[in-house]
Amino acid sequence: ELAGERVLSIQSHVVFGYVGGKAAVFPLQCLGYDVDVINTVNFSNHSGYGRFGGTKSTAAELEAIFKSMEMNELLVPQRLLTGYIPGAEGLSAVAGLVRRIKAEKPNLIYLLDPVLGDSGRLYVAADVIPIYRNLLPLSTIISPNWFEVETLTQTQLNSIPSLQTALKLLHEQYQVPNVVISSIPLKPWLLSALPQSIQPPPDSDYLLCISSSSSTDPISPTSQVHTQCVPLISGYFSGVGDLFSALLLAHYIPHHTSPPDHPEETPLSYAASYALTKTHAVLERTNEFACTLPEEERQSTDDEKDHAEPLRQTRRMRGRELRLIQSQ
Ligand code: PXL
Repeated sequence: ELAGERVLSIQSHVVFGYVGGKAAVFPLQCLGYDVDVINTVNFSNHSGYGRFGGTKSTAAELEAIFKSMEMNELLVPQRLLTGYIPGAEGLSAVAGLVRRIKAEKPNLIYLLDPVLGDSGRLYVAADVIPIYRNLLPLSTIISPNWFEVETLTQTQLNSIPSLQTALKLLHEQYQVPNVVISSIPLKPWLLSALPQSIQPPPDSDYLLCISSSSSTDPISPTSQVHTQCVPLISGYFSGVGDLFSALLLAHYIPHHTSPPDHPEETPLSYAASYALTKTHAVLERTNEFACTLPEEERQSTDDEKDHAEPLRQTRRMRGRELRLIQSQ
C-alpha cells in the first residue's frame, strides 16, 4: 500500500469498459487511495466503438456538485487527477475549482492530463486549448501526448532542439514542474539522440517515455530528463493514457529520495518507471486475451476500425477493453 491519501478524480465515465475514470479509479483504490469521483460525461462506452449514447455534464451540473461538496466540507483531497473534459465551460468550472482547492491547500499534488487529441486530430472543442494553458501553472505533473505538447506549446517537434524548446516553455513559461510524455514513436532523429545504453534492439518497434523535472531554483533553473523505452504492442487500445496517468499520480512521492545505486533517480522518474511497467503489463495481458478471441471478434489494424461494419466493429472493440481487473 502506497498511501492513505484521498484523490479527487475528474474524468469521463463509461458503463461498459475501461476508459477515463473506469481505467483510473480501480488502480488507485488497489494502491490504497480513497477516490472521490466526478464524471465529466456519462456514456454507454468509449467513442472508438463508433456508436455511443449518454450525456456530457454541463458546467451548471459540475458547479452544483462542487458547491455542495464545498458546503459539506467534503472537498478535502491531497491529490487531484483531471482527464477528459470535453467543453470549455466545463473546463472553466473545473479550473475554478482547482484554484479554490490550491488556495486552501498549496501542497496539493495535481496531475493534469491535458486531453486535446492525438495524431494531429483534436477531440475536444478548440476553445479548451487556452483554458488548459491557463491551468498549467497550477499543476504538479502533466501527462500530454506528443500532439498535445505540440498544440500547447505551438512547437512542431521534429528535432532535439525543438523538443528542448517545448519542455523549456512548459517548465518556465507555464511553470509546470514535471512533464511526462509517454508513447512517443521512436523517429530516427530521436533514436539517434538516445545514449547507447538505452538503445532498443535494432529492427524492433519501441515507444519512448520522456520525463522532465525542473528544479525550483529561481537563479539557475535546470531540468533533469529521463527516458525509458518500452516495446510497442500494436493495435487499437483505449484508456491506456488514463491508466498511465492514474498510476503516475499514485506512484509519485514528492520527497522520495534516490537509492544509492540510482543516484540520478527523481520522484518523477521513479513514478514514471512504475507507471510505464504496470501499464505495459496490463496491455500485454489485454493483447494476449484479444489474441485468444475468434477471428470475428479480433481486430488487427487501425484501418479496420474505419471500415468494418458497425456490429463487427463493436465486437472487435469489446475484445480490446483493458484487462484491468484480471491484472490486479
Ligand atoms: O481516453 C480515452 C477516452 C476517455 N473518455 C471517453 C472516450 C475515450 C476514448 O475513446 O471516448 C469518453
